[in-house]
Amino acid sequence: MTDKTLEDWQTAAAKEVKGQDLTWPTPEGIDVKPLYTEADLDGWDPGLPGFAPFTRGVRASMYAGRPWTIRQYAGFSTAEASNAFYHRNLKAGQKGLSVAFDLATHRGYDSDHPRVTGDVGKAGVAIDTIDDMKILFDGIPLDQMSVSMTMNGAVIPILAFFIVAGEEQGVDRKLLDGTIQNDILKEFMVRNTYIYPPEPSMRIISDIFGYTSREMPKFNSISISGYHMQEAGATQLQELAFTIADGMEYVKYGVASGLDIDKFAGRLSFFFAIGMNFFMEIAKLRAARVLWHRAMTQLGAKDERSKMLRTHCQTSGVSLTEQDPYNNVMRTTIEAMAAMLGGTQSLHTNALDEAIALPTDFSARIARNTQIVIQEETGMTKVVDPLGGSYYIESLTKELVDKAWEIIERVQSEGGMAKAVAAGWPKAMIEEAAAAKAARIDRVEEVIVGVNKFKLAQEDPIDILDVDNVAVRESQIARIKKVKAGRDEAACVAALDALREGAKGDANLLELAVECARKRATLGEISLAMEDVFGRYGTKPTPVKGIYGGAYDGDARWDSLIDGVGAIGRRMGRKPKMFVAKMGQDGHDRGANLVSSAFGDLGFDIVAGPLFQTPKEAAAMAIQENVDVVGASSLAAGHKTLIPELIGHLREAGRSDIKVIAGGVIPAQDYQILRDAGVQGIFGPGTNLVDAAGEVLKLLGHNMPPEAEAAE
Ligand code: MLC
Ligand code: 5AD
Repeated sequence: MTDKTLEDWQTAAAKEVKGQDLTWPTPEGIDVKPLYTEADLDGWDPGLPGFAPFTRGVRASMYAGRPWTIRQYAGFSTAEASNAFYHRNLKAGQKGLSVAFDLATHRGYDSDHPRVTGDVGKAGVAIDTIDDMKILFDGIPLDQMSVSMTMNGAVIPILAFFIVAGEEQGVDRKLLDGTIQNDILKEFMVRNTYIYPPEPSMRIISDIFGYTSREMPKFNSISISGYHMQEAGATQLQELAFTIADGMEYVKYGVASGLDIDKFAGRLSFFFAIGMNFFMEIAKLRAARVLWHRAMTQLGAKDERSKMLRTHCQTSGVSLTEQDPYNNVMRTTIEAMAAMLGGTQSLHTNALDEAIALPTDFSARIARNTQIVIQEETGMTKVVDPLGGSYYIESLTKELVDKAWEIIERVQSEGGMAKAVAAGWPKAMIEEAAAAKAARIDRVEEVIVGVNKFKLAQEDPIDILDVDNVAVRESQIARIKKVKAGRDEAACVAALDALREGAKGDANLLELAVECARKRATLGEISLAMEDVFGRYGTKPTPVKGIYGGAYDGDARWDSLIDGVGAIGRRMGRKPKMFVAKMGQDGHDRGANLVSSAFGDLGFDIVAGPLFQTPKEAAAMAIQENVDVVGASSLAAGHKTLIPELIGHLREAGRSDIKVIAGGVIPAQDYQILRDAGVQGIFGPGTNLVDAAGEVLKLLGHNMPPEAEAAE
């Protein structure tokens, strides 16, 4: 026992660091101190694992009894190619499946739809019909393997295909084990793969709760996701609070639709991102369980299982870099450890090539083995919640609970999350956090090794997966034709009509869609039957102002860029005008929003284009708005198809003077193809926005002073 006091420690530490303030103000607004002691527990008692409020874990034995599920998210190209990939992964130690669908599927389009030529098979697997779904799970017994499906927009046809695929495998619905993401609120906030307006979208969710709670007792009816919020730039606190608030909203809708809370709440599940702030992430998962228990008690749940937050986690994609990509293996290992120390039920670890492409067999092996090594070699699974009782962890947990509850109460006082999402303030809050983070990184206040510190003089390209979307599209179209030719057309039309009618009333949409799937209706047809009634939803981006630029107050290089924009403006007699375009079904708009914000702060006239344009629509908008530059942002691998098409349309219209630059997830291997097509600037992941603005000014004919020395 020491006889030293906290004051003695303070004196000793202050002497060592010559009085420097060692407090770390985190983006969550938490002042992390250099030392935590018993005094910080402040009456906080984390209790015991397996008991309410589950701070220390949802199971008494946790991983000592059964380790978390190694569940790698995957899907690309055709159902055949993805099925073969799943079999290889399961043989090598993966434990559960998690399907990534392509963006055409997400947005309810069949592969033969003219709006999706650049998207088919690219960011995930293309699924058009029940036949595709059956091939996807060929040789995978759906009563034995738990399957997660990340689907939100086209959730009705996908779940219907899954149920009928099980049926045709001879599996009773009651035994289907898995999870459907089915979380539309975060789509409206950050992920953008919605199809219908908010109200009918919320009804779809209640219909799924109703059907699955009755028919599929082992199936998790939703995966309430904060992951994409953190990916979009949210702080961990925002991610935590909005995710719990989303969950509360779904429960309220479920109850309002006539369901008994304890009949469906036990099958609600969660999904969080795990980024690089190690201890904050561990505390976040513990805080999430406490908050959900509190929220569900407030909402009237009686069964303890209804109040138990079970979650999947994925290591953070946005924390990984294109530069010096082997560093990503270390980052992912650290994040995986945070997820397990936080008590996750299931985990995806990202592959080292995450920032540039989908995983190869090689990168997927390392990602998977990161989890297997932790489970098999380290002894870390043997003790339940080994960090329980750490002064720092317990204090952070409590602080996150308190701070998140304040935000949750604000949401509740304003009528719940659906209203907050419609009002737009959670999205704006996240975008402001994203702009502030980008500025911190660009100003090297936050270090990313290999990107803004310890940069390599020369990057060596790594082998990446490239999907030939033309070939995938052709084979999908052939199968759609075959399925349509082989079906009883009248029966199929009748099933689709019944669905359309049901959408007008209050019938259960999933039940009707299951009948459509049995009758071989396609995903596009099922989606369209509902779209006929609900309409298709769209939004316009509203980039935040002043956050990025504000961080550069008084910065000489920033000021010289502003002068440059002014000089071009004087020459042209108007501000230089840039159109930030999002083409294809790629809804990842963090990059586009950041570029709009930063360039807007520099004095550019910004046209922030709507999501989901075709190249033709984007070209028409560029011409109509008479812009000087189009910045095409691509994060879902459509760049090789969509950007050359855009340039083609500009040329055809005699406007090849409009310059086209490309940004986003674009592998170095594709740079030449884009340059040959006429792209005049390419900005990959991790691009410093100030550097990018300098390049664009040069492109517009402005002579910039030599680049200031980058901080090393
Ligand atoms: C677990 N079990 C135990 C135990 N631990 N039994 C005894 N002792 C223990 N220690 C039991 C559980 O009760 C359960 O049974 C069974 O074992 C399985 O355990 P689980 O903990 O429920 O795990 P799992 O089946 O893997 O389910 C985890 C989940 C689920 C509840 C979080 O929803 C899930 O798998 N989610 C994955 C979501 C996902 O992959 N999303 C990808 C998003 S990617 P029982 O009978 O109680 O059920 C994305 C990216 C993009 O979104 O595209 O944007
Ligand atoms: N296969 C594997 N991982 C994927 N991701 C997205 N699509 C796929 C896919 N088809 C991962 C990336 C991304 C996150 C949203 O999901 O890690 O950051």
